Amino acid sequence: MIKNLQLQKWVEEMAGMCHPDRVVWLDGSLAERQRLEDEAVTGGDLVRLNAQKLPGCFFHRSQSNDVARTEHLTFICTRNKDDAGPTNNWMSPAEGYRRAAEIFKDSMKGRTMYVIPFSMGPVASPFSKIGVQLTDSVYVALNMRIMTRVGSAVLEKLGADGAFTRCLHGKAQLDPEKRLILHFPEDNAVWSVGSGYGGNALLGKKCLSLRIAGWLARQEGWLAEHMLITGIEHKDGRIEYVAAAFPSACGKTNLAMLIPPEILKAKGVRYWTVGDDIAWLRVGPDGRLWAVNPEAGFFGVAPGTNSKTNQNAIATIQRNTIFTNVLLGDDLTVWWEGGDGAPPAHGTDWQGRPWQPGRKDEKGAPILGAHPNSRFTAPASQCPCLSPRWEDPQGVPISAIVFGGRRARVAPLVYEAFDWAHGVYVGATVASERTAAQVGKQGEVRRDPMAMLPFCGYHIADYFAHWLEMGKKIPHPPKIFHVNWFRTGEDGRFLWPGYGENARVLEWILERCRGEGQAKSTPIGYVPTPEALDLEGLDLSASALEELLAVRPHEWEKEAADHKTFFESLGPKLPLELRGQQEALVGRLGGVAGGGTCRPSR
Ligand code: OXD
Ligand code: MN
Repeated sequence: MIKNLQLQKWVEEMAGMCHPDRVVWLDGSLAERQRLEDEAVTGGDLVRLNAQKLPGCFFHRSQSNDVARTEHLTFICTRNKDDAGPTNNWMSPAEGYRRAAEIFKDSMKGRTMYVIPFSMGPVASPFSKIGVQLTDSVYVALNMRIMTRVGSAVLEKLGADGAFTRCLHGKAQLDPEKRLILHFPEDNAVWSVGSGYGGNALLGKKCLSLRIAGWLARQEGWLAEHMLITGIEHKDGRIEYVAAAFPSACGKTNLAMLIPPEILKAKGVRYWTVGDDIAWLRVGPDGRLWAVNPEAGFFGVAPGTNSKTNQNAIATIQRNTIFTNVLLGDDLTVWWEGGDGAPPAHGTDWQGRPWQPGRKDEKGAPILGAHPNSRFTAPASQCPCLSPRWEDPQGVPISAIVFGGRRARVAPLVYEAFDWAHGVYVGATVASERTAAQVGKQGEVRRDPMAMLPFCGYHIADYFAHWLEMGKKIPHPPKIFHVNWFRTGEDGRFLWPGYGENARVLEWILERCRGEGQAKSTPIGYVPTPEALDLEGLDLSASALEELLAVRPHEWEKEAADHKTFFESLGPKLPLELRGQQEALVGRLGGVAGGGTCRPSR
């Protein structure tokens, strides 16, 4: 018996449009999970994996033209075009509903419509948001059960008149020509049709928790961000929390679950994961910024994940995990490039073709077993380093906000913003090389403000203004930093080892938050002095360190000019304060003697 009449009515209306053969409400129970899994296996959506080696795990292969988020088919549908801003695709709500309805119409004939009541954030948290997703994909239903809190408790909380985000999803014909991912923030609704890929189809994730929540956050005075949250413990048992934003596929999951190098472990350093992708941040009664992870699982990139790069993720995905577009071994195990162990002698690649190691295409390029954006979906509760506070209804207090991008040049390993407003400028000008998580040319550098370019559900200049405004509302704001693990030397190789060694950089960041840690003031911010980083036991040459920390005025002059061009592309709404920050940077660069390198003092 559904108490919420609005919900009941909406489900009936949507079923009237899509015409499923049956409508099934999810209750979140274990019995239901088994039923859905059996259904998915029988219908060919999932393959049950080797029960001895990967208990409770499944394999899914999506269509080869449906393997990443499709930003060009993602729209913000607001009455006023300017509310979506220059970085979003826009469509009027009337056109959006009309075009999508044409595709949805009768698209669920012969199929089941699953009704999934879900909570983003712990059901008991006052900050959580409720959504209801309708979908004709059993794969999506099973993923939603991992990524969100699903079922009867959510309906209970919703009660007779609670608000919820209306999330309608349908595979339709999985035709890229008939694919639309539409957000209606004024109606608190998302309609996604024609794709089964996670970021397009698991509507609690990017669509609700970033694009719709961002809109709500601006109205309600909080921040919805593309950030991991991790707690760092020291010998005295104190845990300090960091929220960090990186563009997709830049290692957020690895950083969230980091295992420090032995030398730091011996000093008592330990990481506790709160979340790996999304943070909702509010000002707490103590005047600090507090963060909640709205998700309940990890939707991580598989390639490159192995026991060395992320032992905790590997431990997390040994059971109850759905693998998508990886290589399927003949013994019903999975493998991916950059994974553990040798590839199987024979298997089926992500496109369903027979595969064996060493296969090459007609141009001589290796044929990959797993798609570069192949994924695992795993319950957060299985993560060995999961923070005991990950479901704390109030969240955790944030000491530092870290922005990062994938930059071969220019950006040093780490620097600290002078203050909140400068930190907003640093975040607003983040740039990164494109990765496999989004369709498009890989390697190309693009500005990705706060790593939110594809996820900001309103005018990005208004978003910057909101960040600046938030700074005034946080009596004890976190410090803001920028990191770049990806700087390369002349030979094109990474200068910094990355992964667990990144803990050394986080140590400096936390020292700075405590008012300790040596730094030099440079035109771009505070950069550590070489001896300020704890590099004990690390094989890093003095010249590599010098290069990692170098701030070259001539490179930064070009960078600052690029910032200006980027800001100009955003139109007249850009906050004056950010223009002022850009000019101040140019001024500081002008103050550095002609074209040299601004190095931290020794
Ligand atoms: C993700 C992404 O899937 O950012 O998290 O693309
Ligand atoms: Mn992400």
